[in-house]
Amino acid sequence: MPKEKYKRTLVTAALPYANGPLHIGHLAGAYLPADIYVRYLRLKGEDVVFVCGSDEHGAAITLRAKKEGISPREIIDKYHSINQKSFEDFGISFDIYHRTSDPVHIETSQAVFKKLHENDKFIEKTTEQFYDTEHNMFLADRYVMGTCPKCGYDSAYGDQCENCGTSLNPTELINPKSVLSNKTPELRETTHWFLPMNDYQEWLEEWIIKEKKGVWKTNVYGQCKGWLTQKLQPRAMTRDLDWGVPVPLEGAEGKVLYVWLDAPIGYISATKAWAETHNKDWEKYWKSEDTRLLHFIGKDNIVFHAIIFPIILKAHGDFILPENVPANNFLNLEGKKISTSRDWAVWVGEYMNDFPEQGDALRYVLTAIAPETSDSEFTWKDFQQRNNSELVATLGNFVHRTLVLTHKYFEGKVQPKGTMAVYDKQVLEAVGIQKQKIEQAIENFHFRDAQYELLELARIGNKYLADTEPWKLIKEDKELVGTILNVASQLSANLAILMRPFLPKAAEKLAYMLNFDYLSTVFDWEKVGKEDLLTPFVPFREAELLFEKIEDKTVAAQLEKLEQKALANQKPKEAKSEIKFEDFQSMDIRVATITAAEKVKKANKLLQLTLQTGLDTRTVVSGIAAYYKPEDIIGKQVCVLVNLAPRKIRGIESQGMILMAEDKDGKLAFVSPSQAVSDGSTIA
Ligand code: B3M
Ligand code: ZN
Repeated sequence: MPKEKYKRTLVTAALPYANGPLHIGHLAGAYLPADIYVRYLRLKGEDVVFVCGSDEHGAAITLRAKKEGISPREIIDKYHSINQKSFEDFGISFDIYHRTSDPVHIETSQAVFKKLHENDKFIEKTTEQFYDTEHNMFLADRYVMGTCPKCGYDSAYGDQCENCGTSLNPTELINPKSVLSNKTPELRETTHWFLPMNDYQEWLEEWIIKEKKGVWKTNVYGQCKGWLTQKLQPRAMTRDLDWGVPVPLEGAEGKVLYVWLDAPIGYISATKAWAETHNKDWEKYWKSEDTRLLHFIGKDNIVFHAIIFPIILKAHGDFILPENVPANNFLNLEGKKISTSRDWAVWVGEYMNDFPEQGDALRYVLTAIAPETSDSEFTWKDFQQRNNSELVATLGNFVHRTLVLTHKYFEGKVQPKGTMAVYDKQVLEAVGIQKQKIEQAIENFHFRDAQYELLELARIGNKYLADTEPWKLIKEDKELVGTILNVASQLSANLAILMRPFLPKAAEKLAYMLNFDYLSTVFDWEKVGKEDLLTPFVPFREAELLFEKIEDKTVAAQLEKLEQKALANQKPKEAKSEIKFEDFQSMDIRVATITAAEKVKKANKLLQLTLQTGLDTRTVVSGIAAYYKPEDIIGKQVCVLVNLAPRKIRGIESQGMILMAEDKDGKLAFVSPSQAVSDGSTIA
């Protein structure tokens, strides 16, 4: 359906699990692009509702509760309010932040299940599922971990591999382990309700392959196509768990809805709850073909939103389907994957504590580096650089100069336009051109490009002031300076509107300083580039800086904090199984001195070492080049396993192995005697 046919838009952003705090990866993946999109539609006066909330069911919650030693209820209450506050402080403008433990949701999701059941949309099947005999429970989804059969990632969950995005059944994992007992689970029979996804294969092919090619982003379309090529399989929609939405059928005690069935229905529940308090009709947003439904998500949620949930909606029959599913890839941090368990993250709450006035700076940078087409990376250095050179020195600087010069020469009052030169007109025309570029980019979910075009307008403004040099002209032609500053001020006012989806706080501050915030229509997108936004002789308010510079020491402190916390959170490697004393005794470990060291050619990790072992002189090849320079280790005493069978490494025979301490990140350090001993001393 062409866009013009839509009368309203419902935007959803993935419901974060209420099992931990939010980090910048969440923001960049789903919430910030959705927020920009929604703010843009609101500015255009469109009917738009933006719903989100906490996902409070599933093993993600119960496992976290176990880890923190509190009940699942306490976990969801804790993180629901923490996350709600983080979103609010950061300025994600949901119309409602609901939660899936709410009675409205229990009722709504049970009603959907019931209708599907009554209309024979499920198949009841008895199958074998993993069971942990130590903990006496079936192991659903995240209760099992193992190696992903698709990409080989060794920490894939039973329901999904976070590395490649594949959605899995626990029984597909290679080397499955119960996360409770760390033992290999056994298979036991249990009965569940399955969604025969295979029955929808053809329908999905029609809908996605035919209608969505070239419409959905290539990463989304590509994943769906991969799924369809592999052929869809029936998938269980219920689980044996004591936490979740109870299956609303007799004889189904102890069974709950699969979290990926209940969670997306959470979007419907949230819309209902919002409509209730706003005197609106929720059904229009879910049942009317002139509603555009958009799901903003991260790449690991694609299959659930583009395949499974649409099947549910279709099978149910009353609901519309998503028009688009804009999904982003992942954001890395300082060269590594963001990790909650290892505390390798920039937490939204902490950021807002450390930078209470600089929420917009983070919005800006996360949009500038948004992982729209591939994974991208946040570094504090880049954050500082973009903030200082783009926000402060380009956008902030332009409007500041305009305000300050108007204060200096005209008591802060906008002057009327005099005769307009070609250049002046060109600059004002650029507003309309940039507006169009921004619109086009936003409507195609290219938020990076959209924001770039916004900055481009500030660059044009800066160049205009630098070229016209009003500070020199003032002595000769005050009226002309009045015109130049009028143009620059109009440009600033237009920027305030164009900025608003991206940088809402700065936009308001700018409108306030320009003193056009009293107009109720001030933030009207359609006015951009069309008419004068500022009335001559209305005085500006005092000029303040729009953005603050970020100092080197601030960045250094953030980096230090990150490293410290990551260190404190290092988990030791899993314990190895027991061995006999004889096993240990069979290893001949000796102290040796390194007498020569050189790099192994064409192998950047390897050093070739010559060792004096007390028994003989021998050669050992060791993978330590990243941590030690050859010249620094000559004369150093190390411990060597001398009775290890020799092996050839890069054509060199390595006669033993040097003992190294290795941390979680793979960093290596020699294990050396605490004081000099003679070479050949034995270790026992
Ligand atoms: N809670 C998964 C996640 O946080 C999930 C999204 C639900 S959206 C309906 O990745
Ligand atoms: Zn994988």
